[in-house]
Amino acid sequence: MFSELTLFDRATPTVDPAFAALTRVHLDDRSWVDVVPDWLQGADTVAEELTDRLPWRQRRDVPMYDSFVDEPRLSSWWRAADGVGEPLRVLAEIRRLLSDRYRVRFDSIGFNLYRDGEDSVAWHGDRHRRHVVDPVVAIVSVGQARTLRLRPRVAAGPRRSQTWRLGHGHLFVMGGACQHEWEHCVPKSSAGVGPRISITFRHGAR
Ligand SMILES: O=C(O)CCC(=O)C(=O)O
Repeated sequence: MFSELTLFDRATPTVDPAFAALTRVHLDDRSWVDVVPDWLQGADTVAEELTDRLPWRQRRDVPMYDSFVDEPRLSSWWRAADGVGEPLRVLAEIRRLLSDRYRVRFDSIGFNLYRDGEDSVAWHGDRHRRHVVDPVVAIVSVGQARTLRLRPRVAAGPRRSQTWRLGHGHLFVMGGACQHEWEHCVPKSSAGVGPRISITFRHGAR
């Protein structure tokens, strides 16, 4: 599936432990995002190995009138509580570095496979905000870049969204009140885009 990706990023996967290229963007006085372009080197290797190794599942949880339809992407999950190591060694390193930096114990990894531009996720805030106050959600993206949008959940005037392009090893971290007061989405793309995997680290897994 990832065979059409660029060949230049097939290096052994590694990340910058110093987060040297990190930029923090304050969405407002309670919510922020951290962005590190190209944080993960060897992103194409990670994309290929995850595609081959993970048990990808089709979730049916998009409400539509009085029934549920397939989510337009495939997913897979890893939980520390299951006692099995991360599917790739670099993910253990990433989990440790993120936990140290953000001072929370990231204990689950959700993997989302957007096969092409038809795959997407609608506007939402992560559900675990219901039992974790101000959760930090970290996303490492591999494969083709896709647009991620953020907009305030409630706004007095027009709700202006902010946009990032995430793929090829980018790290994107949402924190503060972001899951409570902002929502995010990955819209469909008509640009003939190839596959992307978002690797999402969360804490307070249930
Ligand atoms: O794919 C992404 O970058 C976003 C994933 C996401 O929002 C989610 O799974 O809740």
